[in-house]
Amino acid sequence: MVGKRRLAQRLIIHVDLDYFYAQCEENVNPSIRGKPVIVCAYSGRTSESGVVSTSNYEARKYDVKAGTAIATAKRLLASTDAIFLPMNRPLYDSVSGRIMNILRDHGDVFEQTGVDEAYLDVSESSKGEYSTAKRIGSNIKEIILRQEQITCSIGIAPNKLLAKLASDHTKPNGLTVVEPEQIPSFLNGLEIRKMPGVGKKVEEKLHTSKVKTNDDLSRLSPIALQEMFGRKLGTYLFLAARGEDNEPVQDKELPTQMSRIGTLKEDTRDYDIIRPVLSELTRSLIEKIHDERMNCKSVSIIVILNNLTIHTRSRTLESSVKDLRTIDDCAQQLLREFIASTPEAVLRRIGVKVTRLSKSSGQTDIESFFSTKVPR
Ligand code: DCP
Ligand code: CA
Ligand code: CA
Repeated sequence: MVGKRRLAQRLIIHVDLDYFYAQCEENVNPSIRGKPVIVCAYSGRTSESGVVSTSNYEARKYDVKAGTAIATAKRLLASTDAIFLPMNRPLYDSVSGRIMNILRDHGDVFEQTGVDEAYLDVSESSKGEYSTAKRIGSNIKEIILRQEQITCSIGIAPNKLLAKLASDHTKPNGLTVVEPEQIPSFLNGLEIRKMPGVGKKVEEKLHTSKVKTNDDLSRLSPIALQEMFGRKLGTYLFLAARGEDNEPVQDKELPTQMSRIGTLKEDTRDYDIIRPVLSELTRSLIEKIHDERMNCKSVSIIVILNNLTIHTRSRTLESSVKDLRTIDDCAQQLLREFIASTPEAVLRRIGVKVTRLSKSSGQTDIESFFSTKVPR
């Protein structure tokens, strides 16, 4: 009987990389290890304005964490030899990309939910056995540590909600398993703000109703919760308080193309007028590609003439890229060729499109390691 029930149950692993940006920085420069390391999102207004993006656990001992004002962090850490660093997104993206590729291979289904976290459905590969899922989890930790020198925290549970709470339970470098019979004791006393989906606003609203822990939450009726938060969030909170969640682990389908299109201020065939418009569209498109952590292998321009006919010109690149220079050069060349080959054409709108997209493998050229932003 027990065996049968176990086969039907889901087994989900949640992986969350420890103090991720700061850990990447420690690996690039091991001499900073052991010191408080603070990765800063500088706003650029003054040399100290901005907030902490993340910090390592040494810095957290001084209460310096994500969201702390940089000036405050400097004050709290004044007595230490703390290392303050600017964000280096290309570095974190490339480490993340390689780790996600490792994780993808370890689940029946894989879903990345952030730069440093993912869910794996291992129901089949573990045959519903927690001991097997735990071995898969340990194995993942070992491989990520060996290949990338990055520690992570892992949660294993019958659903995504509990797996996420479990990975958060023991950090850093933890591995927490919540089997079905452990759910009530695991949730017992859990602070309400730890519950995924409970942001500042929801927390405040619950606090005014004297709800501080998960136990308090589980005493509210579904009707009361729906009255407070609406049908969707109310129902979610009612089920979450009981550790119930049926969300499937889903491999999100990747977009196959991305484009940007704009209208020219005047109808024209003057390259010098069209060129900056196309460049700006390309720049915006590249930002999107970076955000999605994609590469593209083919670039097209879309041209809409004043007679409203639509024309496209495409070129395949030698390799998959995501850098502005290559893609912009290619688009500009296509534009020059189009104008030269169609003497009658007067352009009304211009667009740029990238296709043959792939997820960046994480291999990044040395230049992009040092440019944290797409140049304008
Ligand atoms: N991040 C950020 N700003 C925030 C929160 C996070 O820029 N307010 C970035 C930096 C983090 C990364 O996202 O390294 C992952 O966020 P996590 O919340 O998982 O935090 P960490 O990985 O830094 O620490 P932990 O060990 O607590 O997971
Ligand atoms: Ca993390
Ligand atoms: Ca995370």
